[in-house]
Amino acid sequence: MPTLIQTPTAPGTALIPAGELSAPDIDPAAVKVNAIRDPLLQPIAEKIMRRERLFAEDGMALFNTRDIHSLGMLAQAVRLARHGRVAYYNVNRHINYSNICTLSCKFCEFQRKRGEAGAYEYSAEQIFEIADHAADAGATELHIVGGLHPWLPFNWYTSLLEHLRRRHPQLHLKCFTAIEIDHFARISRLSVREVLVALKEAGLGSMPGGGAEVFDDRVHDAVFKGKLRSDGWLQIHQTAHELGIRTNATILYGHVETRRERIDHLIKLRELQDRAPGFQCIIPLSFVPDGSDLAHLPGPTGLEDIKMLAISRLMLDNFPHVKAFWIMQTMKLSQVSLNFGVDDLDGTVVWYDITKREGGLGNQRQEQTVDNIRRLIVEAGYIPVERDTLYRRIERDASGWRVVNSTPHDA
Ligand code: V47
Repeated sequence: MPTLIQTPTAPGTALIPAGELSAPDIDPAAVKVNAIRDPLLQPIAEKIMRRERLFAEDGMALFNTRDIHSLGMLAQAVRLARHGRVAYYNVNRHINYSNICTLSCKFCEFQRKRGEAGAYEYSAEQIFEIADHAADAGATELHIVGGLHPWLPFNWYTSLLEHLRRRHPQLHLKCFTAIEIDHFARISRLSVREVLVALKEAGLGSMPGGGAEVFDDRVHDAVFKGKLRSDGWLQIHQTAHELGIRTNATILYGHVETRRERIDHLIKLRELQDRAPGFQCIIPLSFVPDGSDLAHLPGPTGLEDIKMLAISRLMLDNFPHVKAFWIMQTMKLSQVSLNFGVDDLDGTVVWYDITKREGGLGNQRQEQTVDNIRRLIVEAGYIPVERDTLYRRIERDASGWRVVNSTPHDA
């Protein structure tokens, strides 16, 4: 039996340790300025060495460079300064409780209308059963998100969390994107703050980073019109941080947005983290065109994926973690990305309904074993460290798992 009872951040405790909110000291040996072939990257390297913040123009120079090795070296220097040779992973279970959604985002293959072929919703009992399996399999986290369901009332969600918490107090409940929170506020006629307080009381441990897409009105109107706009997404995450709820952030790249729009998105996240810290990680999500209304688009290349991950590390100097979500970047590229700024791989996953990159649609079982994740991390030259949702180290033995209170760098 697991021995940990989930301990939420105590009121008044800094959500993110102060040391993780500013650019780290870089080991001068990690940046070989003379080896940089693209002259436009040299002043950027010097800025990084001086722990200065990068501007949008710097981000564009990093995107436009053909000197991928130097970009990698810079992202890697920052990653090593923050995390040494540690690479995190977690044992989790994603649950996409329903694909019925009132929105019609063009990038989304997942959403269905009520009664449409392929529409589904899990009952609370089915979710409890999945949670039981996840707990038995040693998961530390349930990641629960779905579409904007047209008729489930708000108390269905609070009661779901209450039951899950009672049944599995050790499982961290990372649930509901800002888009769902906004939807809950509308259907319950409560404020966003009241919704978040109610969810937190019911058992919400933290919020995932989904639904951010690209913070730009042009892109919004072209691809996900009708969805919450960027100011709403940012405001909900700010409110969550003010309430002591840690969150993650995403960017969905590689469809109709420009590189400049991606950089502006990262800068908006960085500004919010300055104002109201609480983001743990950025998860750049590589667009999967298959089956969506944008299936004619090619999607990002491997090179673009690597650049996006490395540039996220460099632009987001106040974010502790950069996560590669292998479902979208593939496990092969996620492994390589450990040398391009990434310090975290999500996760064992098990089942994921929103996208599937390889093997077509239908069976959405998408699982990595812990052995495989650790093998890939070790092969890349890093020390695998299992973390919980709040990035605390996990230790396991025959009796279960528990949080260890040493810093991960001691691994
Ligand atoms: O919000 C939808 C994106 C997100 C597609 O917080 C697509 O730890 C690519 O947010 N191609 C959900 N992406 C996933 C997500 C996430 C994943 C892992 C960890 C965390 C975390 C968050 O997936 C959606 C949307 O932005 N998405 N369709 C697609 N075709």
